[in-house]
Amino acid sequence: MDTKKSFDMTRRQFVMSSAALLTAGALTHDAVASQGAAAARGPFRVIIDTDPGVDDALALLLAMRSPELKIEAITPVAGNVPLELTLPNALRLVEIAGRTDIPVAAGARAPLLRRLVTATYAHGENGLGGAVFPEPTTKPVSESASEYIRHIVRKYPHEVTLITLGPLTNIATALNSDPELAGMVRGLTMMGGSLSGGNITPAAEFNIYVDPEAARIVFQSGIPITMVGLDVTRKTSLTEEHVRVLEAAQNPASQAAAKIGRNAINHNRDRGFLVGPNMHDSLAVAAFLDPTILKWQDYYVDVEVAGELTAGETLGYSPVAGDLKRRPGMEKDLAASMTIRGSAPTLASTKTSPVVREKYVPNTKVGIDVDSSRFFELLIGRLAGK
Ligand SMILES: [Ca+2]
Repeated sequence: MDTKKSFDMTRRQFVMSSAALLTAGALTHDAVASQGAAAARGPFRVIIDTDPGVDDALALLLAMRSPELKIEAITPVAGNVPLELTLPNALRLVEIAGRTDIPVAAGARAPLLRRLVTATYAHGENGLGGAVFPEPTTKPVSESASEYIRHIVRKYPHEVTLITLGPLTNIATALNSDPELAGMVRGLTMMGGSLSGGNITPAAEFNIYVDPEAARIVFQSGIPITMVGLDVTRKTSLTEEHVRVLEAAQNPASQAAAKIGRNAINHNRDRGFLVGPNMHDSLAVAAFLDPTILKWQDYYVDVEVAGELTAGETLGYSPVAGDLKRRPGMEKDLAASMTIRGSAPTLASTKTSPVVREKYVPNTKVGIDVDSSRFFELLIGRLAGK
């Protein structure tokens, strides 16, 4: 698949799904003009892959209360807590939101090649920050998550966007099972990665750290990717005030979100953090609903899978960012000649640094800044709304 072509497609899709101006500098005048024609938005077919998870819970409730989304499936995966908990948590949330019409398909119990590392330190032993809800009575569908993802994408080619809120094991498994599948996916919006340091190690963000091999398969798949990483999700701290608004609203989703949010705030405080828990996953859903909440920049992103200290790090290459930045007008020439290079050769191996890509071709739109107050207006407004 031609990655350049597919990435251009992403840009158009972005514009089509956006109600107002994107702030990214890369947007062309034609693209901006075409937005007016895209006033009728959605519904967009999405599959939400998730490991609930405190912030997953609020993200799922937000998604299930957003009329722009036609949620074709929710596919839990092992991550924050094991699948034995992420699956029932997903079913609980579907029931709380009154959306048992949405199929839930059980996903992978473990990463592709590694032992599972969980994050109960952040999400509590039950994955919902210790907030307790009744056992779900709804059952998952008989197909596995990867089978179901394949089934839905093939049923609606070029229509389905994958919104991923956990490790990418289910998605990579689906892509591995069907070489044509990546070319049939409309796009993938992920919470994951970081171009500015990690949260589980100094290098790696948790979702990518848990299954870096799966993440690499996804980044190299040719699917147009939108990355909502720690660079922006660090700026989405839930506050007491947000929780009070949720508590005051009298709908089941809002009440559940308030209960989970309050437990998570208390848990964070007990652990000595100065700020509330970040709403990482909700920001990814919000970024799909309204891309204008964030600023975007095009990068070639790859994943470190070999590093002893850095496995799961996401590396972003751009001719217009960081130390590679050139004066305006030169970016285009530079992009054409920019090779993506691996580490320097060892004495025992090749004589030159391995070239990962001959020239710079972006594969990911990375969120580089966020309007946090607009994000919380959307999140809290939708959860608290009637
Ligand atoms: Ca998650």
